[in-house]
Amino acid sequence: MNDKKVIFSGVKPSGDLTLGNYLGAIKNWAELQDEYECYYCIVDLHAVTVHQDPKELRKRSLEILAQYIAAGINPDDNTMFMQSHVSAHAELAWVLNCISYMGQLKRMTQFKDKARNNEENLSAGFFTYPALMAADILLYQTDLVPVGDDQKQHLELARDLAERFNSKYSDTFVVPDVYTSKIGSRIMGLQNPNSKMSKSDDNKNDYVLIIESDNETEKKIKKSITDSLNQVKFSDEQPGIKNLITILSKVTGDSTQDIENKYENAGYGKFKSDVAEAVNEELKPIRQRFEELMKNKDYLEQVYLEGAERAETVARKTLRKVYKKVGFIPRKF
Ligand code: AQP
Repeated sequence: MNDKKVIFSGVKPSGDLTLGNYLGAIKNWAELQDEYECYYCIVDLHAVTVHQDPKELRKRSLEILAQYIAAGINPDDNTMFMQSHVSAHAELAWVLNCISYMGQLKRMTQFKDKARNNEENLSAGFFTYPALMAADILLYQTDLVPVGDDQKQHLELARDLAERFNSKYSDTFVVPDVYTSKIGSRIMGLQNPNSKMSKSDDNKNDYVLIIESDNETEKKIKKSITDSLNQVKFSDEQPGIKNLITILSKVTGDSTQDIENKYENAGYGKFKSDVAEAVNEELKPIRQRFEELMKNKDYLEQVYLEGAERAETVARKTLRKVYKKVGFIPRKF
């Protein structure tokens, strides 16, 4: 019997994947895959909480799967699938919506940030998406959820909902723990180092994409906003430089202190150029493998179809339990 602990995590295909997505999440997933039983999902239901061009969404969802594999996640040992292929996600989300409090959802920082400017036009799906995220996680009796720092609050909600359901009915869900890496759990924007790097940012110079040319990456890093202090210090007073040190540290494995020492007498030009080189070095094999994978769509289809089949079996088992506990008349699934 497989007694490995379970990991679930996912990425929203709402844009092309950034260095933030990679360093905050996917790189960690690849590192954890041998130790855990892993479910890595492309959370397309989350993406449509804001409007997506249908053609683009389909294309991007496949590309993201290819990027998971290219980043080293082995499809033979891990379950990778499209969220919309396993309908238990939407079904459990409904039940969890019904035990979620409006007050708690309104306190979610991501909702508050978006609602500040245009609450009237936000979709109800965007408001309740943390309950869907909880469903994603709880369906697989997940022990650990590796995410970036920005998702910690939603994970806390998933834990609350698991505990609430367990105490209202009886023990049903494993209460999951969050996993964030010490360094790189919040990569900031290159143009605005005071807010996180996001794939749907309007300014393309604010983010590095996993899949872009070395040249583009180099240009963006060289153009990144720093300061006039001209010292490579890991300090809150220098958010741009701090962010570049974080990126370099996560990519090379060198400590922030070692990086400070190495660049003590170097100018920002040399430092930025080394950061760009290290990032390109890290992404090079992923970019190459991605190109190869995208030429083999049949293989990608096989991975996501088999993944959905495996996920479905586990997810249905949990959903059956939940439906029974809330009092629905059982049926054959
Ligand atoms: N800047 C970041 N630094 C570290 N981790 C990050 N993640 C996202 N941005 C950073 C982590 O990547 C995983 C997938 O995120 P997501 O795509 O599901 O949603 P998100 O957090 O909303 O990512 P974006 O890029 O900011 O998307 P948009 O712009 O569409 O909202 C998560 O583990 C996340 O923490």
